[in-house]
Amino acid sequence: MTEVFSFDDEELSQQTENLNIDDLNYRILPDQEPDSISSSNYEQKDVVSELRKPVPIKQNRRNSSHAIDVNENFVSSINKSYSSAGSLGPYKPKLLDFEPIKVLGKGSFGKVLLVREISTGRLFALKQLKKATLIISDDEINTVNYQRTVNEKSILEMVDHPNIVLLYYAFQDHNKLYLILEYLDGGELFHHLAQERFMSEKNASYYIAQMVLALRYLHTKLGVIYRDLKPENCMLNSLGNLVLTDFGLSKVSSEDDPSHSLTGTAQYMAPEILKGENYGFAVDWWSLGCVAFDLLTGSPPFTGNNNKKIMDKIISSKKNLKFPFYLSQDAKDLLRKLLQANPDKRMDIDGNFDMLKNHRFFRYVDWKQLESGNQSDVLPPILPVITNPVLAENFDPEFTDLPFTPQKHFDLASDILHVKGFTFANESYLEKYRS
Ligand code: ISQ
Repeated sequence: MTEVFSFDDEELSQQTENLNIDDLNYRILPDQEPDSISSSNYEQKDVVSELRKPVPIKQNRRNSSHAIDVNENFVSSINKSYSSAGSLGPYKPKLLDFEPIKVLGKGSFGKVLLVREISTGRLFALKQLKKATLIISDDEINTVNYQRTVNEKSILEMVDHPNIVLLYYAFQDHNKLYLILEYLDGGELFHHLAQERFMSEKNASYYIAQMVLALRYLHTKLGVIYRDLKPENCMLNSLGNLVLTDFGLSKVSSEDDPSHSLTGTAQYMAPEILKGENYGFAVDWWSLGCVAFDLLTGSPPFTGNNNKKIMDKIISSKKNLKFPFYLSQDAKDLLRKLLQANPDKRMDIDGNFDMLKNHRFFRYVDWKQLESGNQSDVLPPILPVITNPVLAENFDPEFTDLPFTPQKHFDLASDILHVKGFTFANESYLEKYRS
C-alpha cells in the first residue's frame, strides 16, 4: 500500500520531542476549554464565507516555536522567512493543529492535503514542500526550488483578492515547509470540462474575465508577474468563482533583474521567456491567450509530442496559430491579440483595460459586478457539486482515493492522539465525550 499520509512517524516523533504540554492543554481531557466554533462546523453549511474571513487569533494559545534548529544557512534563511510573527499575525499554528482528511493533489514540490483545523473545525488546503528538495549538498542550495518556495509564501502574504488563493498561515518543521491555504472545494476549472471537452464562449468569458482581474491586480497593485498561468492553477471555490493558486513561479518585477531562468509548463509560456529574452507583465497576457484557447477548443494552441516541438511552434507562432472553424470572429480576434509573439504589440491589458472590457467577446460579462469584490451575488456558469466539503468530490480520485496509513501516534480511527504518555483527543472525539 502506498504511504501517502504525510504525518509520518519520523515527523511526528520529531514534533513530539519538542512538544510543550502547554501548547496542547486546550485539548486535554477532561479539562478542556470549549471552543467558540465546535467540531460540528466540520459538517458546515457555511464553510466558504467562514473561510473568506481571517482566522481569529487564539489568545489562549502560547506562541512558542516548535521549529527544530538545523545549522544550515539555507534553513536559517527559510526560518526567517517562515517565522511566526509575520504579517499573518501572532498566532503560529503547527502541524499537529491540523487533522489530515484527504490528499488533494501531488506536484513536483510536494503534496496538497485537505486538513481540518482541530480547534475550529475549519477546512484548509495544506501545501507541503519538502526542504530536502531544496538541498543539493550541504552548502549548495537548489536556488530554483528555494526561490519558488520563498516566492510563494512572500507573494501570497501580500495578496488580498477574491480571485487569488488566500494564505492563512505558513510554518515549518525540520524537513518541510507548510502553507495553510484557502480550501477551494470546486477543484480545478478544467476538471469540470471533462465531459464537454470545451466551453461555450459566453461561459468561458466569465472565467477569462476573472483571470484578467486576478492578473491585473498582481501586475498593477503588487508589481508581480504570475508567469505560471495554466489550467491546473485555475481552481473554483464552492460558489464556482475562479481562484488562481500556485505562486511558485511568480516574480516581483524588477528593472535590476532582467534575465530570468525558470522551469514550468512550456505550452502556456510566452515566446520571449522560451527564447531567454527579457520579459515583463505581457507574458501573463500571452498565457491568458493560451488558457483561453484551451477553454474554448479543448487543447492549448501549440501542441506536440515533445517539448522541443512545442517550443518551436510557440517561437514561430505566427505561422502556427490555427483556429478551429467553430470559433466566433470575436473569440479569434481576442486570441490573436493575446497570442501576439511580439510583446510590444500584444494587447496591453494593464495599460488599456477599457479596450479589453469593451471587446465584444466580453459582452455578457458584468465587469462592475466582478470588480466590486462581491462575486457571491453573481451566478457563475458552473456550480460545483459539493454534498460535503470533506469528500473532496471535485478532485481527482487518483489522489483522493489514496489510502492513509494509520499512524502509531495519531490514531485517526479513535480520534485520540498519544504523546509522551498523555492522551489527547481531537474535537470530534471531544464532541462525543461531551454528549
Ligand atoms: C486549495 N484548495 C485545493 C487545492 C489546492 C491546491 C493548491 C493550492 C491551493 C489549493
